[in-house]
Amino acid sequence: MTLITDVRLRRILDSRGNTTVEADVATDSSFGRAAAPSGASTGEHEAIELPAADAIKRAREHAIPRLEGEVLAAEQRAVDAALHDADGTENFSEIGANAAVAISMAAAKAGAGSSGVPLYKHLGGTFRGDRFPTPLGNVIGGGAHAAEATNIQEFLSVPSGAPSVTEAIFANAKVHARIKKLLQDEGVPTNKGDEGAWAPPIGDAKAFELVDQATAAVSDELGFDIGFGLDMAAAELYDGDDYVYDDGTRSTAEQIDYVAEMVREYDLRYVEDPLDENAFGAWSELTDEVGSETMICGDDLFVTNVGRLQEGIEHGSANSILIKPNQIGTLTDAVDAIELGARNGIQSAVSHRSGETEDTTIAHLAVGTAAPYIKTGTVGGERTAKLNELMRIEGTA
Ligand code: 2PG
Ligand code: MG
Repeated sequence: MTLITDVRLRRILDSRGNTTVEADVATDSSFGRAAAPSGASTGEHEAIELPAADAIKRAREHAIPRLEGEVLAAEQRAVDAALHDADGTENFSEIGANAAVAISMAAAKAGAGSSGVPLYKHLGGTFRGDRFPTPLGNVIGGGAHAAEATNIQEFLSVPSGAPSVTEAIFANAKVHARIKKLLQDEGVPTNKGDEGAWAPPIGDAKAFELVDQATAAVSDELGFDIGFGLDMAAAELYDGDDYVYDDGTRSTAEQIDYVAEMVREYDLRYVEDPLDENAFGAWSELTDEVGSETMICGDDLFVTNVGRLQEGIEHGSANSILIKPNQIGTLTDAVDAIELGARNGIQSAVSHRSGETEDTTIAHLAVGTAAPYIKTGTVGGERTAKLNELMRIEGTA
């Protein structure tokens, strides 16, 4: 077990060309490097992302002195407690959740190195790491991730029947390719959104049809079940009274009916953020209605926060939680949310952000915590970095 000897922070680019924070953490015998991702459809209750230069300045001043020579890299809870102490707020508004999460993840890598184990084992413990997540692959999208495209933010391929994570990842790429072909056949432009999903100028109804057709065709070709799901990012559609779509508005009751109807019509496997981020009661109504048929997943609703998850558990608001370490600021907080969920029958989907880097920590987090799902795109270097890492882990586990 070795002490953290050196923490360095720098600005790097993310996949949208924005500036983000990268951290290097060293011990005498190991090294870890990680970078913070960044959202576009951020939840209003997320931990605070500061401009990268400010976050770096403040973390250098407040956090690094509490880490260098003070904390063992392998003791993730101690590292993350030092970050919370350095910040002193509920939401990392002092040092920035972007600085915090980059340091937390880099320290985990240095900790794994100093313990001589792969990161997924370091995060999950010795007996974890034999269960692999199903990858949710974004194949068509719009919302806050692309202009002039679908209102629903993400249509996600769900290769539920794949015999391995490797086959599942290849299946999602095939669905993505098949959709390109279907769009081209109809003369629709094949623009891409922030996560590499197709962002064609079509309505949601058309997207449902195309994704249904593409997943069915690839499922037939590969011989295993592939369905699909959605991230509706409904807080982005909600104007305080209604859910606003290009072709009209829906009241909360109508939105619930619409989602339930789509779940049944398309046998949806997964629906993320179907309702506004503060509507715990409406979420409970929807989960009562279709929660036994599909996953109702809280992203902006829970923001990886155990307090909000606890509220959702009490209300029966969802049966799944999206886990984004940068929404809450540390790996410890993210793992606590996964574990609270697991104890209460809430399935975790570990997730990327729309603005990403080549960092692969979430692949290890998903495997290490035996999360049933991971959402990390389908194509594009910052997405395939995680997908390829999952395949490497599967090959060696
Ligand atoms: C989401 C994410 C990732 P963003 O809403 O789930 O797909 O998007 O990072 O923009 O919040
Ligand atoms: Mg989401």
